Amino acid sequence: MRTIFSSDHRYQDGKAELVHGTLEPCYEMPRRAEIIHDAVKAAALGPIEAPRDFGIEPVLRVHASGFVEFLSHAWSLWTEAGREYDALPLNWRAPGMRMDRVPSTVDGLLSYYSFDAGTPITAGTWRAITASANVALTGAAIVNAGERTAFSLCRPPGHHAGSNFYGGYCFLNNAAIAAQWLRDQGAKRVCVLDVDYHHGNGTQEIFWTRPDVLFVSIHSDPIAEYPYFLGYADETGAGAGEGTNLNLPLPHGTDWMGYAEALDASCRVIEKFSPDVVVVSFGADTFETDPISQFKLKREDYRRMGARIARLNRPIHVVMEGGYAVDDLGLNTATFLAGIAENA
Ligand code: Q9C
Ligand code: ZN
Repeated sequence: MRTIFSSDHRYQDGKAELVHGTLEPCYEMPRRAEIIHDAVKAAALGPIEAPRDFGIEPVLRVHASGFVEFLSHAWSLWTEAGREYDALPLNWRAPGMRMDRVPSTVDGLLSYYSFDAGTPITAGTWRAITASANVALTGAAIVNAGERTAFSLCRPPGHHAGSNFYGGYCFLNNAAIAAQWLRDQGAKRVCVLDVDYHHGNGTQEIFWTRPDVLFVSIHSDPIAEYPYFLGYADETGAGAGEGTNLNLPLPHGTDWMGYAEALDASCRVIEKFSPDVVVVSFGADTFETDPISQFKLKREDYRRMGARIARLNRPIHVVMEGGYAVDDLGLNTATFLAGIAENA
């Protein structure tokens, strides 16, 4: 399996996120990608390659142009306003407030386009997120050219970012950009299978009315977990996309026994949809010692997870999402990829 990796991920190096009422060091840190890179290399899973530059067009197939424009200029607006620390929002719309007025100041724009205070914009954010999108697109191109598997070692992650908003450590939705690009290259049906611990609210929003993209997500029940306001089982899609969205929320404490059942149910739905390619939003934050998560998967469970997904017998493009037990993140990810490679 080929891995795509860009060292430009290091340009996203936030100082702090708001958690438990205080600013704490960002969980989503550069060492995450480095440790995965090193583990993939040590496991000899295959070559590690740099991404190609696909330009901004594939990003604009998924995200609103005003939003992309904002992300590209946010840091200069921030510094022009005299700020030096990371750019974080201070307030959000409440129900009844307007969405049809885009603020003119940087603080207003941060509030308009974000949905949490855990996702700092820094001097290098734009460089890192465009590299991460290119990593996803390069992996998609490998699968599109006929390879059975590819691993896009994306960082920053993407699945919480929607068509017109960022949050949850995500700015551009790498998996959605890859899925849409595959459609634009001629794939008739694409599935995004999201196995990150958190619901992929951005991906769901992007493909909500789309019959050609099946979104399936296994995640911690939003009744008790971030992102709280999306990810329930009764969300099945709308309009032409009715029936092509599947959420499988699971309770805190879920171990492999509960997880395997949901994964098997997901795979049976995916088999019926018969996608030309499966994009896997992979987060290892389902691990038992993840510092911000409450599932109980163990190292070898990731091999089983990879094996079940490989048995779909479809081209598989793995896109990296979350995972914050950094010391274990490399081996957990490499074990998942090995489970795919052994059964693909
Ligand atoms: N500081 C991914 O796994 N946590 N994102 C909320 C706010 C946000 C996780 C705490 C968790 C986002 C890609
Ligand atoms: Zn996550």
